[in-house]
Amino acid sequence: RALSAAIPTGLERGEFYLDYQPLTSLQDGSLLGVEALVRWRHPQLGVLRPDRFIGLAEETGLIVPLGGWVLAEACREAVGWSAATAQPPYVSVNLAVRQVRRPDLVQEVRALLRRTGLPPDRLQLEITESTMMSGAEEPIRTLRALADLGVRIAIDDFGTGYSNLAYLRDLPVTELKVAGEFVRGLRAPEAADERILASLVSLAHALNLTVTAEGVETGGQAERLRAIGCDAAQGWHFGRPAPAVNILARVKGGA
Ligand code: G
Ligand code: G
Ligand code: MN
Ligand code: NA
Repeated sequence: RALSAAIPTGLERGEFYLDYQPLTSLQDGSLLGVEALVRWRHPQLGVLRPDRFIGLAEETGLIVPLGGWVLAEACREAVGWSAATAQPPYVSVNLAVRQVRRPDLVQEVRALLRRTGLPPDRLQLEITESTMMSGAEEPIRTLRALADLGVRIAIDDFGTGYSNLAYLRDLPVTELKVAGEFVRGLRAPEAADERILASLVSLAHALNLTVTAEGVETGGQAERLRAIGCDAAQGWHFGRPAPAVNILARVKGGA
């Protein structure tokens, strides 16, 4: 039986859960936000990572109920972090192109913020370049409406798709998440990847956007990124995806 067919029952039975990965300031080491990453505790197959089922969910349209659950669960958990730290982290949620294409996404997010009481700037939505490049006017209108609610909009995996820089001009984007691919090349100073990253940071800052580098695995990479002026980092050097309580405990312990 196809794995995708088990997604609706998995949702009903509470088999999905979220891990969170820290988004850390390169300026002062503070926890700015966390990215929500969905996992499936499958009764026969064990814990499945999203690369096993997100693609299937997108193909079948099941990403709409699954992505809706992720959004609601992330907001529900994030509200509880307000008391935990003086500067509670925002929660960053990945959106698939099919979710952004739905006209009622804006209404769904608005209702969710109202129901949970999460301040809009504590929610970030991550979309990929291909979502922007899907041609239609609709995602653009949707993203404008979402930004009008006050939520943050990040471009995920920036630099690996077809970057049409016009959307940076025309859209209410607040952050670029630069793909780990460029960070991996940060070995020697003045390597091509370092010059690309430095240029992306200049471009982003000129447009009033912040930059988070993904896939930061070493202290050396973090130091190069800080020197370049990159705002924030995500990766194993700063923390692996983990339950929210673990990440918040570390913040409190280290504060
Ligand atoms: O958790 P992991 O590090 O394996 O994430 C793998 C990929 O799955 C990432 O590219 C991430 O963007 C994607 N992903 C994780 N959670 C979600 C989700 O809730 N919705 C969507 N659309 N993609 C997700
Ligand atoms: O949405 P996105 O594709 O950016 O999701 C992040 C993915 O990258 C997840 O699958 C996560 O487990 C993975 N990841 C996070 N940090 C690192 C890292 O430092 N190195 C590598 N190789 N992968 C990472
Ligand atoms: Mn992401
Ligand atoms: Na990414």
